[in-house]
Amino acid sequence: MKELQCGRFKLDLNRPLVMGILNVTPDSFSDGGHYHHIDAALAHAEKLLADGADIIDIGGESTRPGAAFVPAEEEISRVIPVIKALQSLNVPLSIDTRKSTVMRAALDVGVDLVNDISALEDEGALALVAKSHAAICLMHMQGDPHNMQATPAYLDVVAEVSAYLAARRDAALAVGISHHRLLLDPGFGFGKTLEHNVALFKALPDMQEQLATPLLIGVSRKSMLGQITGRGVGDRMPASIAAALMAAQAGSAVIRVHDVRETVDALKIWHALQ
Ligand code: 7PM
Repeated sequence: MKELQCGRFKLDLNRPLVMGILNVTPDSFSDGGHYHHIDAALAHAEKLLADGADIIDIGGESTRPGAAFVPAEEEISRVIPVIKALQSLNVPLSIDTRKSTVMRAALDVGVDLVNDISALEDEGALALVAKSHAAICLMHMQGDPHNMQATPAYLDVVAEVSAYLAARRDAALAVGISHHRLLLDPGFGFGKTLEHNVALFKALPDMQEQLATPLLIGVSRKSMLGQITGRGVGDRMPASIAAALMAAQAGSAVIRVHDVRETVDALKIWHALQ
């Protein structure tokens, strides 16, 4: 029985889990009011849960290519009240951050999973997660969000991303993080051209087998889907669902999505008919 140890929870990995995205960046709510943003986040989280999300991923830093840097204190003041407000929902809570100070604050209020687009490279991050019981997602990124899409370049994108993920996994194991707490993520769109993203996606079954660690896949609404379909970001749900099903078929453990209700239905059909 494959399981992910995830803070307060043990999650069954024998079917793909759906991680619902909860943004608490200022552009995701209108008037910027403090109470309004907590209420709006709570309402959105309740909807994600009712729609069938297995995990809720809370992010307070926009990692859009070219996005401005968010100071740690600002990120903490956005996400910590939301994590506290969501504790009683009894669903695994994930913090999407690269900063060890934000991780510490989130772990102190009982977050169950640390989702780090920089794979615990921040100073002190590995040790911090090691002494918690949280699960950890280690993602590959080439460059930094502000410059990563300028000139992505690889000799062999699949080999390089796999080697990086294996090295970060080994660094996590070396500080005492159990393999049962680990997820790896190729990082679609993070310093990759369409060609790189397609090569990585096609290699998912091989990467899964070679790394022998559960994979988390995030392609929901991403520009690679826009490049293939010609659709704008608000019109990529069908493309996102198609990619989610293919990620499931490739053996992915967790699929990170905006449109939870639709993805959960699609995955139920995939599971029943596969
Ligand atoms: C603007 C553009 C805002 C892009 C947010 C994004 C991933 C992630 C993100 C992923 C993991 C998005 C990204 N993407 N964490 N956080 N894997 N583990 O499109 O692919 O959601 S943020």
